[in-house]
Amino acid sequence: MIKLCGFAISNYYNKVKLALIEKEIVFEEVLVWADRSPNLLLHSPLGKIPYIETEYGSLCESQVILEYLDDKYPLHPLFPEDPYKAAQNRELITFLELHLELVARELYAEAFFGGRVTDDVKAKAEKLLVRNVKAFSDMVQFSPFVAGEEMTMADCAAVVHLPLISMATKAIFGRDFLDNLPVRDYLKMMGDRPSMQKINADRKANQVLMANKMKQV
Ligand SMILES: N[C@@H](CCC(=O)N[C@@H](CS)C(=O)NCC(=O)O)C(=O)O
Repeated sequence: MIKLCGFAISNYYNKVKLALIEKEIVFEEVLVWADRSPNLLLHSPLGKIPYIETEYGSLCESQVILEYLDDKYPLHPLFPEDPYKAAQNRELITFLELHLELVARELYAEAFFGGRVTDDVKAKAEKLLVRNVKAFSDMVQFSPFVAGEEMTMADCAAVVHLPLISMATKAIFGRDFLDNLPVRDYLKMMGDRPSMQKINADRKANQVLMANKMKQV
């Protein structure tokens, strides 16, 4: 059975979890903190979660994992069958992760974890995000899913990353950089899915667990 390893606050962990649930793949969750332990580094050389354990060995990097799952378990495919549409789906995921989430991530220390981020880092993130959000807005559909009428792999990424980008930009710049997009309605629609209800409930429980862990440090 597939083991999903990591913790349920993580957007990348939840991206994989959503795919597993939507594809009706039987899996088990294993709580692994990003603590750079030898066991974690063995499965994920950069010490990042999530990773999965399969009958053949482990795999890290959420996008690699999702594509493996979609190839290995054909039920409820997450990529469109048409190669061009599948490539467009990957394009959206790349914009979401490389050009939005990874840029906004530079702000998380101050936005979410009580740390500080330099003005220089904030200025660079702001410049990139303004440009990249505009580009993303030109590509994304929200009709009602991010790539059209069907839920696809791009939604597994969008539903977990967009809230963090909104919250981080609001916390640091006083303005939600995604406020011109119908993100709220989209999250509401996605949040009604049983898969997302489980993911959100587990995330809240994991938040409490993490807060208790931090108190002990
Ligand atoms: N590109 C990776 C990103 C995963 C990632 O950044 N995970 C975070 C948690 S949300 C993490 O493990 N951070 C710990 C670290 O970077 O040391 C993926 O898609 O899986």
